[in-house]
Amino acid sequence: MTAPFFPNIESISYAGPDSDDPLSFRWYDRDRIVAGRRMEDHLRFAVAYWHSFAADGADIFGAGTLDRPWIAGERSGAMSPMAAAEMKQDAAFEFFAKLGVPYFCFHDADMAPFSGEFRDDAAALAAMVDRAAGKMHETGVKLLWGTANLFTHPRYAAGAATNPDPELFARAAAQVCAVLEATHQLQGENYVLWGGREGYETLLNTDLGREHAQMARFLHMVVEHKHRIGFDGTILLEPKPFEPTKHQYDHDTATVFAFLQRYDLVDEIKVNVEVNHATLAGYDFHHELAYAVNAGILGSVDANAGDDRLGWDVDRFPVSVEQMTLGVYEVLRGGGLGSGGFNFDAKLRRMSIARDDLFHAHIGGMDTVARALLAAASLLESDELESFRRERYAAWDGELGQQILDGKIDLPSLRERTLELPDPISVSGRQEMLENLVARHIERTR
Ligand code: XUL
Ligand code: CO
Repeated sequence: MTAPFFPNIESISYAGPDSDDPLSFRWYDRDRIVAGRRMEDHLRFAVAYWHSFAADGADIFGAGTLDRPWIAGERSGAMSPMAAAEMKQDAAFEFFAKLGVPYFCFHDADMAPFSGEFRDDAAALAAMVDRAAGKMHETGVKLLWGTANLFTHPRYAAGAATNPDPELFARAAAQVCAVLEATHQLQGENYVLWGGREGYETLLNTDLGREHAQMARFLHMVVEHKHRIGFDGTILLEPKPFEPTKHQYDHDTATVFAFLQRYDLVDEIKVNVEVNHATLAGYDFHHELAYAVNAGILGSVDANAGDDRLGWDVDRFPVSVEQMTLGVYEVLRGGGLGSGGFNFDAKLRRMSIARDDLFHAHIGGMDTVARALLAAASLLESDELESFRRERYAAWDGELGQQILDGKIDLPSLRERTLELPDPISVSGRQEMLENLVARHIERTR
């Protein structure tokens, strides 16, 4: 057992909205019952191993800034890769437990030394996963999802499942097989596939039809193996429109839904909706959730935030209660996240170099989502938005609406009817009134 990485912090507890203690929760009160369930069971928060423990703030312009001794130690040769992975794991589980989150998420490359040589990496992962199982048992922290990193190594530059070379497909399949089994061993509740390099830089060298068919076959293999090993978690795809490639095939929820239907995967795979991916695609976060709920494929959420002035994936911690309220509202209307949760796929800014900044970041994110849950539950319970919506469409339950929807009326008969009747009158959409209504529910959260 290494020395504590966060020696000055015991544990984060709920102190209420009037607290001025920055190292306490003001809204996240895990046992509080909201809309018939404990807050913790609604939100199922997870910490992302990669941003918080496997990255040191390095960006394309400069070196790491964050105090992550296992990264520095491995780089300088002062620590073996395995000793570094163990120190990182100790710090990670210390953090999960002190923060009081029920879940974490990981890539193979986060948890274990990652040389790029499959035999070594698979053995290292197996050892670190056994060790993680012990840590999970000690702390009670569970696994929301696991995933394979199919984007960092140069071999995947032209894609993993969508690579023009089947040898690369096979290499990626081996890796996913190992991480799916590791996720199963750790009783993970989902398995995520984010197509980091599944897309193209230029169509000039790309056979789009082949690449789609390859990806579909890859996903079928994952689903087949899931059933073979008895993994009963959900398989999730994570839409993103671009970055790192110019075009990513899993562009957004609607695109993924079309793909799943075309390749007969719609009953097996759902989506992991990420806030900053939705906004990159030109959508509101709640649009992606509403779309997924309507298609029956909402799986989980990567909670973070973009930046209004930056057009790339900045993965900030969420701070907008309004944005989250609209999102959580769609989740609640859709009946909740099932086996999904809110995973903080978010990173500290490069200047946030104090160790406890990781606590401040997650506390802010958790409070933002928790307050959003209270506002969304209050909105739903008041039925004000729902009754407005019901009324707005009520005529569709009348005679004309039913005839149209049941296919009992055609274009010429509607022309005849229209010739006989006065033109219809429009009614107000009342957008601003409804925006004020949402604001009122947020203001009154307590
Ligand atoms: C990248 C991203 C990933 C996935 C997991 O934008 O969101 O971290 O969540 O590979
Ligand atoms: Co993500």
